[in-house]
Amino acid sequence: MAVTAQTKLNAEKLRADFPIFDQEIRGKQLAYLDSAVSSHKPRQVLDKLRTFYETQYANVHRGVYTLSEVATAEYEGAREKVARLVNAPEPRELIFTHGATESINLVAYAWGLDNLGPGDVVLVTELEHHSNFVPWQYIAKRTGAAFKAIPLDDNSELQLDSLDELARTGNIKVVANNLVSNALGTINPVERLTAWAHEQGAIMVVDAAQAAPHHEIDVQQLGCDFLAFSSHKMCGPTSVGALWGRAELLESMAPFNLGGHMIRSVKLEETTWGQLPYKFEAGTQPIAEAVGFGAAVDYVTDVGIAAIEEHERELLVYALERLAAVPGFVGYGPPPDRRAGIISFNIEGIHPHDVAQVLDMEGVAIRAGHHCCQPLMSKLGVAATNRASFYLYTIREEIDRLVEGLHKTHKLFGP
Ligand code: 7TS
Repeated sequence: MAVTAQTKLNAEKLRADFPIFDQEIRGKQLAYLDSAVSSHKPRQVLDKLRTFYETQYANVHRGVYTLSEVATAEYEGAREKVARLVNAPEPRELIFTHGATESINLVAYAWGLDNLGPGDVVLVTELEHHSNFVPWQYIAKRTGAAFKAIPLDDNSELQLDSLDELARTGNIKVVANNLVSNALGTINPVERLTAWAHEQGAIMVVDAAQAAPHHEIDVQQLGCDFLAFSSHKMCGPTSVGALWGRAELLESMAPFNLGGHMIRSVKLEETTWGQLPYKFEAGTQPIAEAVGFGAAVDYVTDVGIAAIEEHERELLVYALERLAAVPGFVGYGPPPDRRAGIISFNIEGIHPHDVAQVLDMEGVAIRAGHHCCQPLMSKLGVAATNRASFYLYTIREEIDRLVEGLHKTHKLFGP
């Protein structure tokens, strides 16, 4: 991937691109600290969606008429942009899906059902989002494979010294891990895990839903076999995402969804499959959403992913310092140098939903819950946490308002 010098981003200035911040919530400016769940959308992406629908829209790969050709060029252009974002060797290895969840299900079903069986082991981690846990647990059960998880140590870090013991429990066939944890922000050692997975003869599946918006990704450097991510967490529309996979693996796999557009020929006796990527894109795709995803990739790459990561790290250091002074603050997660802009925490003796509700009255939006990471919550010994998460439009003032809101919460509910 080309290394370009990044200028520091100006979040105050970028914020003006996001119309959502023009309104007040409960009579206050919105302090949006929930970008890990979904990000807001800049005018550049919204304008592209409007222009596409108003002047370029038709179904793709269907018509010989000009408008369909224009729409197809836009859709395939978006594929090239998304493929380039992760340094995919070829755009045909980039499948448009409805999001990271569907991307992982595609691999679990289409690869897993034909390649797993008794004696095999599917290995996830205790730090996974349910999207990279439940599909594997289900397919392991259906195929008779064992389902195991790399445990976390007392600091909630992957316990890599357990790998040898896990390898003795059967044939490791799949290792599935997130590159960035949505609950703790941990940047996981995926390159190392990939090398180990390949030594075992396993495929490596990377959930990059939280990584792609905030962290530079190069699938060739990571060495992984599949990588899944969503558009809506990186300034793009909902209902579209991507799966990158190695061409030889994708070619060897059966399709996941079946129907129109994914076939080569259909006869009563037999149907044969189309080429990549169409084999995995049955039916009418989220066409405008994919085009909007391409515009979002343009937007975040213009800002610079490295600059976004640096901005979030500065906010993280600032926030952790200020939060430490809040009475009863208990933080979870690794040190800032191995962490994206995500802070999971509890305030001793106060339920996270109460915390989030008081903050909402102050116009501060955070997430409270298990973050679709129940195995992690069990490990932490809590039912839920609060989570504040940042993005390229996050400013220090929002963190100040979070801190003030927490002081207020403590006064209201604290011991
Ligand atoms: N993997 C990770 C690491 C995620 O954070 C999410 C969504 C997904 C997969 C699923 O992505 P989707 O776009 O298919 O829904 N993360 C969150 C979250 O942090 N809180 O709610 C959803």
